[in-house]
Order: sequence, then C-alpha cells, then structure tokens
Amino acid sequence: MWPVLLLESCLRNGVYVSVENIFECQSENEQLAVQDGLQLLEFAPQQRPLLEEVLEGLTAEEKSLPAKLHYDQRGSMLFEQICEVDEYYITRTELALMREISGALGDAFGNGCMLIEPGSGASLKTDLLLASMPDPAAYVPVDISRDFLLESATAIADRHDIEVLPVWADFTKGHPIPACEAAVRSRAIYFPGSTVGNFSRSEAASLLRTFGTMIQEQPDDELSGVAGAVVVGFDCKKDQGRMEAAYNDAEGVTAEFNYNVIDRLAGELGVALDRNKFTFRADWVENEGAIVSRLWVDESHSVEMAGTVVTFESGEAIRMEESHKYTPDEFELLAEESGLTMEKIWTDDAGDFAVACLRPLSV
Ligand code: AVI
Repeated sequence: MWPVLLLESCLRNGVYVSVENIFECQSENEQLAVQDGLQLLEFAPQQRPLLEEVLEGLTAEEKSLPAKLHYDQRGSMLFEQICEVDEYYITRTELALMREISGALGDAFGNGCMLIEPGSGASLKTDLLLASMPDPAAYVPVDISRDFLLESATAIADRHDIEVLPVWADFTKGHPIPACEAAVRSRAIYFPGSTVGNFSRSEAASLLRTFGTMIQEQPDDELSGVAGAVVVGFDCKKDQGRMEAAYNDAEGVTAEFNYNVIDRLAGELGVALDRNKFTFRADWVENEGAIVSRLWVDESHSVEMAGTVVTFESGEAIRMEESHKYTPDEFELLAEESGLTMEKIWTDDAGDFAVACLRPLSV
C-alpha cells in the first residue's frame, strides 16, 4: 500500500490563496506530520465561525441555513439512508450508469491521468472509475472534513494500487494539487452525485471554471499537453411529482436529515431552536430549476442567539438546501459559460441522470 499524504489547503491572512499562487504558498505553509501510520502533508483550511454564518442566514430577509450543516456524523448517516429510500432514484441510477460507462471514461482519460475528486467519498463509483483507468498516476481526494477525508483516503489506498494524496481543503475555494511520484500526463476531476446541484447556477458556473483551471495549469511542466477532463454527474429535470417525492420520502428520512440541523444548532452552538415548531417540505421551484428544501414555521416564536433576538413568524420558512436539476442542453450551456465544452454525455435509458465529460474549450 502507498503511504497516504494529506495536503491541507493554504490560507494566508484569512484569505484563501488562488490556484495560481498555490505553489508559492505550499513551500511556505507545508507541514509534514505522521498520524495513525499515515504521513500527512498539512495546510490548515480556515472556516468562518459557524455561529456568525448561522446568524447571518437567520436574520436575512429570506431565512436560510448553510446546507453544509446537514453533514455531521448523524447527518452523513441519514444521507446514506436517503440514498436507499425508494423515492430517491439518484444514487442507484448513477451507480448503474457508472457501471456501464466507466470503461469509456477510463479510455477518455488515457494513461498517466491524475484523478482529483472534490468532496471525496471513497464511493463505489470512484472504485469503478479507478479500476477502469489505464495506469493512473495518482488519486487526489479533496474534502473539508479532515477525519472523513483520511478515512476515505485510507479505504481507497487499501483497495487500489495507486498513490493516494488527500488534500484537506474547501474545494470551492481552489486548492493546491500535490505532486506525485508517477509522471502525470493529464488531470481529470470527478464530481459525481449531483453535488453540482447543491450550488446555485452561478456558483456552479464558477466552480466548473475553477475545475477547468485546475486541470489546465502546469505548475512544474508535469502535464504533457494531454487535455484534462472534468466529469460531472448531475440529476436531470423530469416529472415534477417524481422530483418532489425524492425529497419528501414517505419514511421521513429526508425530513429527519433537515431536523437534525436544528438539533445540531441547539447542541453545538447553544441556539435554542425547537424542531417541533417547524414542518419540513421540499418543493419544485420552476424559476430556479431546483427542488428547494425548507423548514416551515408552525407557530410564531422568538429565539435569542448570541445576544440577537431572532423572530420566526408563523408561515415563513428557513431555506435549508437547493437541489438544482438540468436538462442536458442547459448543462452544456453552463459548461460553455465556464470555459468548458461537453465532449460526451451519457444518460440512463429513462434520461433520469446524466454524466458529462467536459474538456477545456481552448486547448
Ligand atoms: C448530495 N446532494 C446531491 C443531495 C441532493 O439530492 O441534493 C442531498 C440531498 N438532500 C436531500 N436528499 C438528498
């Protein structure tokens, strides 16, 4: 098994360093540590104090909470359960599609490709892809949760004979790409799971642009002119009833996934919100092209948070999450606005889910 190196993203004076400046930053902030038998190369990502973010969201005209709050240990477990409920077609449809197309994706990447996975998950889909890649150079999982990252990186290193170089970072901000032992002919980014749908359209465009930059930059001439690829899995627009059912499952697992955020605020931040005063519902919002998950206030009440009194009026809602859906044409347009071109797109027979292979527009 290869040793696992952890590269943490760099932060200087409270500001993330852009992708262009990353290599200068690496030499300044790099740290090497050994933990649990793993070698960790560390840069510390900085996050905004959570309470500040929560207060900002709950005092805005339209109340909202950061969607990332869903993913503590219990929330991640609930998300795994969501993936199994009958109504949530996304996970099983994508997995079946990946079984069909991972060989074609491996061919599209070619030899000596470094696979980068933002928001890594040691998933079966990643296994399929790595197993299909001819002579991959390295696997670079990127995640903001250090523990989860190390766990998944170790699992992948156990299952594949490949150098695994985890990066502890907020992938939305740009981060360093570690150097690896093997010669790298190209880079590919794998962004599955319809995670792109959890960003607004404009955020998704800038994320794709960041990915496009990451696969094209040539920090130390390691890339030899082979076009990199960005592979994105996204959920397609379909019958409204099916989309809404996927987020309002009869067992109430998705509702619990959202109530868990309220419990977290009480437990971790001392924000005394009471889940019993809210009702969960997810609705298709046509002009946003998204399922919007909200907690609706059942009865008016006020809660004090760090010296600020926040009033919740009966009938108003806290916006919890957006899950954007795209037609293949809409996604192609989004890619083009981000400097990428859609080389190929695969969907399942019903057209429920799509995997797009994007390349830089200008190579
Ligand atoms: C992770 N993400 C793509 C899921 C989605 O479909 O938006 C999160 C989720 N929220 C409720 N159900 C699933």
